[in-house]
Amino acid sequence: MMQINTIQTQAYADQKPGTSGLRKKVKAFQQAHYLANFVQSIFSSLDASDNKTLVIGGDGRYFNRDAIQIILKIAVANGFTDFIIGQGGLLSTPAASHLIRKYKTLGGLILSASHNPGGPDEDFGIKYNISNGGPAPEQYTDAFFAYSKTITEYKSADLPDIDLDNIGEQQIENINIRIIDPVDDYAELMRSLFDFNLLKQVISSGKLTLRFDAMHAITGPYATRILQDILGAPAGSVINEIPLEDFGGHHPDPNLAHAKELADLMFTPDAPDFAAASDGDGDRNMILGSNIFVTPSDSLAIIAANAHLVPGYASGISGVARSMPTSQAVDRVAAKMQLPCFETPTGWKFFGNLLDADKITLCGEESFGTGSNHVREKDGLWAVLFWLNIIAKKSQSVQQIVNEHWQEYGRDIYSRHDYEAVESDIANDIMDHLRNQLATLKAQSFGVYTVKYADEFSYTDPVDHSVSAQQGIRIGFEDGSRIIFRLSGTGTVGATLRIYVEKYEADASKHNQDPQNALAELIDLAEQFCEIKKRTGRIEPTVIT
Ligand code: G16
Repeated sequence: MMQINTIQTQAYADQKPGTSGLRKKVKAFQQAHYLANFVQSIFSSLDASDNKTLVIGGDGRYFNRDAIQIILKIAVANGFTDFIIGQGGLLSTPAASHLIRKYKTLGGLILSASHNPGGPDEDFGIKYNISNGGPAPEQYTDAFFAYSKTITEYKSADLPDIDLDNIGEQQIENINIRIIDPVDDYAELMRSLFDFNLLKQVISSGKLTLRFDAMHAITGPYATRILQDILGAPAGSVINEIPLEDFGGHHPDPNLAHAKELADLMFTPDAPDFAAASDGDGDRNMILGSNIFVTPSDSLAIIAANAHLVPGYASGISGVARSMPTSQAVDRVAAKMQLPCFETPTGWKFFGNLLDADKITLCGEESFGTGSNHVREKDGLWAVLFWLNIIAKKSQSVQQIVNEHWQEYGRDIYSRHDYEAVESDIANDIMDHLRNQLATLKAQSFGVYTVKYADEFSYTDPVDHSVSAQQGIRIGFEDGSRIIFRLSGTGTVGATLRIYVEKYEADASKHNQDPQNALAELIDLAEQFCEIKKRTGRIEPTVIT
């Protein structure tokens, strides 16, 4: 019989999961028993179940392998007997979600800090996904946190370190560990949704050229297999394809700031027809065409408007959802298609109930996340394949597709300004300062903008009726423009203030404006309301997307 040890520990006060699990510096996770405390808090908070199977995998960042060995010992000591683990400890977040669903496991542990940098001095993260494949909802994460604050001991089995690199099954007493190819099941799922024959035809013949930047993160093996090996894109179409523990020293964050080389390439004569990038754990995506960057909000709207062209969605979609700060572009598509459209707080977990209840088929966020009911996470490569399928089917360029969409629906000009690593006290004061203005803002005019509503977003889940309050401050204007302020729930240093600005433009002759110019007045107004520059002395945002 395998020995189970009870290990004394001391609680940490800071294990509150954020927007997507617990994210901290690696050094924090390396403190004595820090990871073990959190893992035990998860297992101790789950309802008893006969299902003893877990999926485990991560984005391959520094500490991924060590963490898996620690987790396995604690999981076994807590009664889990069956494990499905990606080879090398690797699984993209959407692939992990798929495996949980496909093999009907109790849930899974995903190790990632997403788009945050990796390495001994950078970030690590862990989150628990439930049996629907989605991130644990708030009632779970609240319970994990509550347990972690009073934990005094955890259990750990005398299990030897497991070989994570060889595919196959390992049996140790009654424990069964399956090391699987991380890509196989996911590639099969993608084949079931998209027209791979058509894609292969246009991609392998060179009719549709592409570049995918895996940013030295988890999508390297997935994109290489699907785009190059299966669909025939020439070698070199997938770049930075080897996952590295430190992502080559970069932020694996697919946006105009961190995937700059790719973005720059798309505005040169050498640009391929299509380009995309994904993040550390493979759930985010950035879409570019020759001479155009597609905002994530527009991408969601265009995907919804063209879903009938894609085999997996051709029979119709039940509804759409977007996070509150995402632009209202998809709302216009839903209105035209007479589909329900939901507005949720930031965090993919809020889409889970809507997807499970089939109230929506497609959903997305401004933070470079798009997905559907095929898994319960956003899915970077899925979005890439969706776009490729639309392009192949319409035989149009990305730019044509976007321009025609704007002509039909108008353009929601959009930008997000992030101020990162702001001192927490200053950030909290800014939010209080904003809150204090809400009551008096209504009906006030600022230049051409008159405030229609000013409030703090609160969400009541239409399925389980749970309420999530304080989900961002919204100032909406009579012409449909909006300014939104939120503190990020995924940063690991100080606080990040996000300012989201959008404005609707119906006039097609004004569609090709630079968003920073088109939104300049609203951006100035945002400063007037929140005083971030004044209060921090900063002169510009850290990142503009
Ligand atoms: C996570 C969540 C997303 C959220 C994003 C940004 O993404 O899953 O739903 O939009 O964080 O959140 P925040 O604005 O609070 O930083 P990821 O890709 O980091 O897992």
